Amino acid sequence: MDWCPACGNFGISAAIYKAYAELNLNPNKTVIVSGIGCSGKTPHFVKINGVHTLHGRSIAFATGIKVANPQLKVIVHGGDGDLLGIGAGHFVALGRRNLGVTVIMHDNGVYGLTKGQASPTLKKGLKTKSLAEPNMFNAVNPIALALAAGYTFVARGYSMLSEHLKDLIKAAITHRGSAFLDVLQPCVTYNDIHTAEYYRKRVYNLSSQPGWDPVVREQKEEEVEKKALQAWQRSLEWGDKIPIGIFYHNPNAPTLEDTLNERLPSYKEKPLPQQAISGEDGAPIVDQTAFKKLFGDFIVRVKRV
Ligand SMILES: Cc1ncc(C[n+]2csc(CCOP(=O)(O)OP(=O)(O)O)c2C)c(N)n1
Ligand SMILES: [Mg+2]
Repeated sequence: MDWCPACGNFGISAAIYKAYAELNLNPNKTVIVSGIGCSGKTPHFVKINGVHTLHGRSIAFATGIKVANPQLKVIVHGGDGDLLGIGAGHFVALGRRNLGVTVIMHDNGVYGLTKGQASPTLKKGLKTKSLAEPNMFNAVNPIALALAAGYTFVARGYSMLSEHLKDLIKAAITHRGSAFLDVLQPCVTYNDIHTAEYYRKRVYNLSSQPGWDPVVREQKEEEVEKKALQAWQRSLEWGDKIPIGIFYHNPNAPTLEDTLNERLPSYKEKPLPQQAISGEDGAPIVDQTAFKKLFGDFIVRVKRV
């Protein structure tokens, strides 16, 4: 085991074991994708197909897997450095696509594996015990970034509240579009500010707030805007009180899979990896019509003069 005793990753693992078991996920139809970091070790500890990829590229791998085979459940486990530092472009692209991939971010405020440098979620001016000087950069607000990028499920959990986290993981995985779950996680070795004690005093559950309703029921623009705006307002709260729970959930927005299926009706039922690529004589089969329907947007027509 590569994690320090009392690492928040143990609480996250406990929650994912329960969530995956309760959802009765078929391990052969599920893929966990991770980047590099302490969090990147997660697929090694779960008996499900896993790919431990490159730092910052977990979402790019996951996108390729899901587009190629929409019948798979695809779940990313990444660090806050991995997803919001080097991988921030992919993070935004997944939200724009509304593709059915779940992103679970292990948010410890530091680059744990490389010995505690400030991650993109550590606030400016904070000095963890691993930093020689206070952090020079402003932090990014992961919930607000996910909302702005277009994720249709946006939530936050806490690694020590494993039962609540399990329910959020289940909700994220059963959501049809791009789902983002920010998981607050103490790093006992390098982050002496965001400790279990720190979070215990501050976290509160959004669902315990009278009238809190994050779900978009109709696809009307005003409702989408209203729910996104209230989620964004709550996401600014980070002080004596830190909200956890579901910030925003739009279950019926069209997904990229829906769009691809409109263009090519066999897309969901007979995904590309299940189709023959060559005939009995070994000659390649290229279905020009299907190819053009799926990838026509990438064909650039140049007008010759
Ligand atoms: C392209 C590339 N750049 C940098 C690194 C070095 N590196 C490995 S892990 C890591 C940061 C890990 O932090 P985070 O993603 O927050 O994960 P944690 O360890 O905190 O779970 C870095 C910078 C690398 N492996 N590859
Ligand atoms: Mg980290």
